[in-house]
Amino acid sequence: MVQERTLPTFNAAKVQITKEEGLRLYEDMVLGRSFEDKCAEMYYRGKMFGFVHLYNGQEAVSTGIIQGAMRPGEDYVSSTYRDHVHALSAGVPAREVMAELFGKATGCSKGRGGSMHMFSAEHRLLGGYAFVAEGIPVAAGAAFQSKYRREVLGDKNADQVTACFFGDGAANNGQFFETLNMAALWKLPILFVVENNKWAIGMAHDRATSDPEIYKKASAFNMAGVEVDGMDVLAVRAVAQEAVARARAGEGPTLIEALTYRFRGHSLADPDELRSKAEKEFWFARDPIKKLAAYLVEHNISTQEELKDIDRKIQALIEDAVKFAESSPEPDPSELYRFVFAEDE
Ligand SMILES: Cc1ncc(C[n+]2csc(CCOP(=O)(O)OP(=O)(O)O)c2C)c(N)n1
Ligand SMILES: [Mg+2]
Repeated sequence: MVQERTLPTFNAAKVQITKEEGLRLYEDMVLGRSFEDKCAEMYYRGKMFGFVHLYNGQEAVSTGIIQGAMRPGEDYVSSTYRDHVHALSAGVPAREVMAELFGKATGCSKGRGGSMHMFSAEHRLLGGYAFVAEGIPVAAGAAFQSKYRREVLGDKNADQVTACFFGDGAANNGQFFETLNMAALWKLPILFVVENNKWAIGMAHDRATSDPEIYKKASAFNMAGVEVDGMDVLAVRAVAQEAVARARAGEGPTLIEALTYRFRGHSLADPDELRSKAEKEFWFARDPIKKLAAYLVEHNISTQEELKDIDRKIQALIEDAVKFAESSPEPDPSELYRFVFAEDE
């Protein structure tokens, strides 16, 4: 096993969190994990087709950024092909995400997108994107329009921030560098969130990049760059809150590198034979959901029973989402070309 990069330390003693918020973060992570486990089951039962990329292990990133520091449904989120959990954190109902995976007309992309193309204008989810790094310039466009509406058109309510999620592999793509340059130049209200899970399919990050510490690349653009333990939702929340405050104050973007790990193969078609047992065990021991649960109980913020109640509530919600997806209609073939272009309301 290659020596693991030291995870940045975080002083949890300084965290101030209400019971309500602690439980909300826990619930969002459990929702993400349970949803993905159910996807795996449904995929192997032949209910969904094509490539399906699960987010297990990385929940603290989506939850810490979107639920911990943003205004879900008002601020913008752009994702990748690993997008189900970003959609859930942004507030897209589990029913609509599951129905999209089943290719049903009730899905958030009307059954036209599937796993890699979650989209919801209502929830300001700018999309999942199948091409690596494709969402990065799109997110910059969303951030630009917020700034333009606020500063040029004088719309005081246009203070939205955009979170742009992508992987370590994407950070070697040209669109990353071009977009960071423009975002810093124009001081756009955006968080570039690299989910460094050490692998781009079977390519180890350390073998593919000149400097594995991605957050340092921000300094080339005179941009703030921070690394964070991406298995610790409270640490992610803390760096995200600072970055969001900077963005809303008009002080520009932040590059956040979250050190994390996917607990499953690249996609459900990947036998996951390349990563070593020792490496997997190192990261499994840092399960972000167990970590938050232990924190909440140890600090008397919640009881085990309350956490179990949430687990049960989420199980019921996932079962309901599957029933909804199963009983929903297929898109009508006569509507094959519908939604290719936007329609007037
Ligand atoms: C432009 C482009 N090149 C190659 C691919 C094939 N591909 C799909 S996922 C992937 C790995 C990307 O890894 P990373 O950005 O680290 O994200 P992760 O899957 O680890 O979340 C590659 C190379 C693609 N989808 N798009
Ligand atoms: Mg990766």
